[in-house]
Amino acid sequence: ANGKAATSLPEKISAKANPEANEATEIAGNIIYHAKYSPHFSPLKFGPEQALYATAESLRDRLIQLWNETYVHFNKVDPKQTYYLSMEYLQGRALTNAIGNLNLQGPYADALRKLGYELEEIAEQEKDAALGNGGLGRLASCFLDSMATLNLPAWGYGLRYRHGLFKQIITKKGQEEIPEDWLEKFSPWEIVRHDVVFPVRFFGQVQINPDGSRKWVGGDVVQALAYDVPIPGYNTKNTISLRLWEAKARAEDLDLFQFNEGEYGLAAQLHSRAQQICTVLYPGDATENGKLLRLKQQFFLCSASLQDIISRFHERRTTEGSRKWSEFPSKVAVQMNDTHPTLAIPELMRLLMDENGLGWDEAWDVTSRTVAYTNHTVLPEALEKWSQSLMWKLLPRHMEIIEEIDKRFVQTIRDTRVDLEDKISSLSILDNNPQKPVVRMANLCVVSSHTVNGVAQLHSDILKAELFADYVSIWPNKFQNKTNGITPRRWLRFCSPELSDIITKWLKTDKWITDLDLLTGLRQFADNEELQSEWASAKTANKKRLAQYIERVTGVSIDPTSLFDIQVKRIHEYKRQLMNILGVIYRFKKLKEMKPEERKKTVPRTVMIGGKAFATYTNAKRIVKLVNDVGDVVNSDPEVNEYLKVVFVPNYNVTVAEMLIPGSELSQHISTAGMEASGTSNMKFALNGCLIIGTLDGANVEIREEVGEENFFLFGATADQVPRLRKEREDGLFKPDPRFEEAKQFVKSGVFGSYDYGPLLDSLEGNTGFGRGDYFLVGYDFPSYMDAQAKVDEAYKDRKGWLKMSILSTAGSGKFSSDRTIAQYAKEIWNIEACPVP
Ligand code: NBG
Repeated sequence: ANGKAATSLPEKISAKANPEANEATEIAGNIIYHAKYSPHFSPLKFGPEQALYATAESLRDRLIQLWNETYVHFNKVDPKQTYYLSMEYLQGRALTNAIGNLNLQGPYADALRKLGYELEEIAEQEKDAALGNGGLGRLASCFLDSMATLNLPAWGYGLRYRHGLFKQIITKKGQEEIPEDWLEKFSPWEIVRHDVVFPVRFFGQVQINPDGSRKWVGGDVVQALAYDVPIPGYNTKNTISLRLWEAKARAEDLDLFQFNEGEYGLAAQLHSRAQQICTVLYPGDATENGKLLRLKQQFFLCSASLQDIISRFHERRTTEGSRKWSEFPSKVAVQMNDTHPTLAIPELMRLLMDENGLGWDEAWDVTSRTVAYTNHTVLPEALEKWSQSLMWKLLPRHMEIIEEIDKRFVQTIRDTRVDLEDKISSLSILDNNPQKPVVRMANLCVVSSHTVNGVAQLHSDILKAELFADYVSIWPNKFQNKTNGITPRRWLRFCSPELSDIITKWLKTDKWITDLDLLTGLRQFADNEELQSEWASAKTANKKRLAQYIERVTGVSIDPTSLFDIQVKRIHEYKRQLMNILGVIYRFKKLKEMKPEERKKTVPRTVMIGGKAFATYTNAKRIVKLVNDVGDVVNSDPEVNEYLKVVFVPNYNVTVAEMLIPGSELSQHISTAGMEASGTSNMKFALNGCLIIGTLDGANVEIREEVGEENFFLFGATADQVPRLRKEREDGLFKPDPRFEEAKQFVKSGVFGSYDYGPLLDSLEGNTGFGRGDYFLVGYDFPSYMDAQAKVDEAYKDRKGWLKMSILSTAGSGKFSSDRTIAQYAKEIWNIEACPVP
C-alpha cells in the first residue's frame, strides 16, 4: 500500500471535477459496495485480499453486462460460430488483463489509490488459474483473447478442475508436488449457470428398438453444470465465453434409506463418482482406474459441449418450425485441440442418429463437415490410443459407431485405392492387434475431420511427409498449417508497460497492439542511439524487477548487469534442459580453471531454468535436481559467482512467465530438431526483444526467418539429419566432443553432491552397457551448442550491437500474434466472420 495500508473501508469518497476522476470515484464506490455486501468476507475488514475480490467483482459487473450484450447480439445475427474444445486452458491471472482489455487502467488505479492501495499490489493477490499443463493450454487461452478481440463468434469449452496443475516446491530431494488450490476461496471470474445443465451417461448398454434404431441406456448418469468465464476482447465490446463444465449428481441420486442405515459411502456413490471427474487436471493414467477417469473426463467435456451446441443451434432458429440438420455445418464449427476431445466425433454421430433420428449418411455428412482437428505433437507417447475393452465398457454405443466409421473407411479404400491395400492396417482407426487392441484417436480424427492442421510450418510438413503421409494421398486438400501465435496484450502490452510505451512513442501509434505487423516500423530506428538508450533502460528496469523476484523466491541475489539467460518450459528430455545445464557445468569448470584476471574478461551470466516435471517422469526430475545442485555449488563459489549464477526458478507458471520474459536477454529453445511441434514461449521472448539460441525446430525456423538470421544464434542438426545421426549413434560411429566428455566426467566426480546422477548421464551414452542411445542427440549437438554460446558472449560485449539485435527481434515478431493465427483459422478452416457488438 502507499504507506498507510487501509484495513477498513473509507466512509465516503468525494467526487472530482474531471470525467476520469468521476469514473474513478464511481469505481471506488463500486468496490466499496462489493466489499460491504459480498457474502465471502467480514464487512469490517478491507485488507489486500478483500480489495482484490471486491475489485474483481466490480469488474465482473461490467463483464457480465458486455457478455450479455454479446450473447444477445450473436443470437440476433445468428452467425456461424466456432466452438473450441480443449481439455486445457492456462488462463493465469485475469485482473490486469481484464482492466487492460477494457481500457480502465487509469480509473482503476485511481480508484484503488483512493482506497489506500496500488493496483499492482492488488493484482499480486490473485491466484494463477492453471487448468493446463503447458504450451497447448496456454495456446488455447491466447486464442480466446484473439477470438474476442477480433469480434469472432467463438466460444471455448473446457472442464472446471477443482485443482489445476500441481504446485512445484523444491526441497533437498528435488521437485515435490503439492495440490494447487485456485478455488480455495472462490473465483471471482466465473458465473455459475444453474439453468445450463446436461446429463452425461457412462457405462450402460445399447438397446435395440423394434425399428432397428439404437439407444444407449442404463449405467451412471451425471449432470454437467456450466460455469462461464467472460473473456473480454481488447478495445471492443465483444466479450465471449469460456464455458467450463463441472460434474454433479442430482439430489435424487442420494439413497436416503441407505444413508439412514449408516451406509454413507454406499448412499452417496454416484455423488462421489461424479465429483471425481473434475477433481484434478490430468489424473495419473498409469493404472486402469486412472485411464478410466481420464477417458471419463474427455467424454464428459465432449458430451456436455455438444448437447449445449445443439441446443443453441435450435434456440437460434429465426424461422418457425425446426431447423434443417443440413444447415448445422453452416452454423457450427467444432475445433478439437489435439486428440483429447476426439470423442466429440462419435458423440455427435450418436446425438444426431439416436436422439434426433438422422440416418447414418446424413449424420456422417453433418459431423464430418463440422469437426476439424489440430495436431500438437509427433511424439509417439503423446499420440492417444485407448484400449478397446475400456472403451466398450465405458462407451458401448460410441464403440459401435467407431467400428462402423472404420469399416466404411476401410471399405472405401479397398474399393478405390488398391495401391493402399498393404497400408490398411496402419490407416485404420482400430488396431486389432490381439495382444492389445486399441482405438487410434489421431486416425479417427483424420478420417472424420474436414481439416487437419499442424502448428508450425516444419511440424505441418512433417505431419504430411511422415505421420499422415498415406492419408495425404487420399485427401491431399485436408491438411493445412496454422503457425501458432501469442496474444500481444498479455505478452507485451501488459507484462512490459515500459517497453510498450517506448514502442508506441516511436511508432507514433498504439495500433500495433491489435496489428502487430506494425512493429516492422521499428526497423528503421534499430541503430538510433536515442531509441537504443530508451530500450536499454526499459530492459534494465525489467531486469531489476526480475532480480528482486528471484531473490525473494530463491534467496539468490543476482546481478542485473549480467546477461540474463533463461530456459523455461516443461522439463522433458527432448527439450534438452540437460544440454543447457551441461553447458553451464562446462562453463563453471573453465571459470574455475582461469586466473582471476582472465575471469574478469568473461561476460557475467545468470542462467535461469524453470519448469515442472511430470510427477512420475524420473529422468525429468533428475534434471531438476541437477540444476538445483549445480546452482548450490556455483552460487556459493566465491571465485566464480561474480561471473556465473545458476538459478532454478520454482513453480513456473503464467504469472512467473510474465515476470521472467520482459527481463530476459537470451532464451534457449534447443529441442532436438523435429520434436518440438512449435513452441510458443520462443515467440513471447522474441517479441520482448530477447535473442534466441536455438535449433531449427518448430516455430524457431519461422522466427529466425522473420527476425533475420544475424539476430538468431543457430546450432545443431536439422530434422532431416536426425534419423541418420541416431543410426550412427546406435552403430557406435559417434565420436564425442572432448568438452561433452569433460562436462559429464565433472558431474560424475561428485562436485555437485552425492546424488546418483549415473542413470541420467547413462541416457546420453550410445547403445552400449547402460547407455540408452542418446535418443535426443545431446552428444551430437553439444559442440555446436557451445560454439553458439561463445558467439553469444562475443555479441553481448558489443552493447550497441546487442541492442540493435534486440530491437530487430521485436520488430520481426509481428507474425507471431495469435490475432494472425486466429484470423487464418477463421478464414481457412472455420469459415466464420466477425460479428462486432454495435
Ligand atoms: C505442444 C507442443 C508445443 C506447442 C504446443 C501448442 C502438446 C501435446 N503439444 O511445441 O509440444 O507449441 O503444443 O501447439 O502439448
